[in-house]
Amino acid sequence: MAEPKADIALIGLAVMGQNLILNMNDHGFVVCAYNRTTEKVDQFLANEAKGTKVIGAKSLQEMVGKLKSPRRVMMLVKAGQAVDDFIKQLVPLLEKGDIIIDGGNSEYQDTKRRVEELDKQGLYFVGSGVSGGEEGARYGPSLMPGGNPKAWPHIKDIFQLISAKANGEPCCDWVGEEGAGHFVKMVHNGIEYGDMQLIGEAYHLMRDTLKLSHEEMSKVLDDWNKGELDSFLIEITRDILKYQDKDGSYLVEQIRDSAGQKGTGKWTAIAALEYGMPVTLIGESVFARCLSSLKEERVQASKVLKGPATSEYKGDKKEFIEHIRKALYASKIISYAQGFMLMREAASVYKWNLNYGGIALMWRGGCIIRSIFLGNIKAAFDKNPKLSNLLLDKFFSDAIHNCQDSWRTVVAAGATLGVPTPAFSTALAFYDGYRSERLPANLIQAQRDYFGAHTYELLSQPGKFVHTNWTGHGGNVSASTYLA
Ligand code: 2AM
Repeated sequence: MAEPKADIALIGLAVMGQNLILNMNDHGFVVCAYNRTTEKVDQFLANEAKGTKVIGAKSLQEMVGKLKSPRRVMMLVKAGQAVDDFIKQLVPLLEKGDIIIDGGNSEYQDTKRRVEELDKQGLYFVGSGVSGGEEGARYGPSLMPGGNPKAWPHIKDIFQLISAKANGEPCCDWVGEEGAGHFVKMVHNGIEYGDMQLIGEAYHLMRDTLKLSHEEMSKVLDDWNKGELDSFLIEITRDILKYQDKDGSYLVEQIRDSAGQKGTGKWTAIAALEYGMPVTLIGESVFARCLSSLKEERVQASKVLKGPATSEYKGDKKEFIEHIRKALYASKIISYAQGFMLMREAASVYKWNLNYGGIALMWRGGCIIRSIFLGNIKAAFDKNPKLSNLLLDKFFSDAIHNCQDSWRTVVAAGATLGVPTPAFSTALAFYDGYRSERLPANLIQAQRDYFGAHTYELLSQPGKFVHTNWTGHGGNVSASTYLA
């Protein structure tokens, strides 16, 4: 048999897989391509991979035989059963110390299970977030690998070479153990939902309260893209807003206002509920998409349910545009702070050693949420790696203080004019809650104790739970003594 010559194998020849292979090839690696439907291997070699060093295999056995040791096998296949099926077929073909990488959109709990199961057999499993779409995969994605740390020294070079770069640094580093890579990717996607919703609300306000034209809105976003909000999503929105159809009409207004979703935003919200973290902005963004998709119900309701007499903002337009920009910026800070709170909590539950500055750098380039802003987050964690909350970093608290009057003006105007701003509003409510020394939860505790004898703590005696017989005719027994 010929000497094995491939540095890595890649299973799954959909666009993402093909582009990652070509990216690896550009960086000098020999890749062996495989796909369940093996005709795709031939097609790929004869077309997209023509003239490259990419080789192909028609069976997993042949593929493994072509790999240098320790063997590195990366999968980019549909999340779920397909990943487990391939693992099952690969295990008997591999040897101790070989590595399997899943670059699909797998759930982090599945990745955790796979890391544990394969470790028992001496195989190192990695679950890596891959972000940046087709273009990213081809020319530099954001990569978020996590799983068995023993794999990292063997894949570090390939991963960091093919990843996007931000100021010369790779947007890829080891995230952490178990499902940490896929967890961080999931939070990334949740944050993406939030960023998109925030931009959507800014557009809604500019269109419906300021009555700006599409050219004007596009120009506003172009201006925003030169400052603190400089980001991929602002940039593409600028171009979307001014995109005209062949007949000269603006395409965006012809698109049905019912947002789709594939689930990663929802997973983030579910994780937030599971770990008890108030990741309200992502949650609200998921619900905003749900509400948007009730299009027919909304059309019916719009004929019945009345709002204020006018939705037109009567004040200074230029000033209000600046208020909106600041509301967006402050809300975005809250969203990222919440996302990092969720990662911190999951890290504490699973005992992952997450590198928060590294995560900000991984998202700094290559992915959908890439922005200047992530450079500021990286800087905050560089300054203080133990930073407990992003909002407590001086750069961000100063930024919020500078934006908050505008932010309050926008939320109030939205409420008065009847234009919904769910993400701006929930971010502000979170901010005011988070900075409150006292919240009305004392009353909730009293109510719980009143009707259910659930007990409460006194401010003067934290940790000691007591019950009061509020009515004089209830018992003195607290719920904890008779409720399991
Ligand atoms: P296919 O070309 O044979 O359909 C994205 O869909 C990638 O995942 C494709 O490479 C596809 O292979 C692969 N894929 C999807 N479901 C699969 C399954 N159940 N088993 C193996 N590969 C699968």
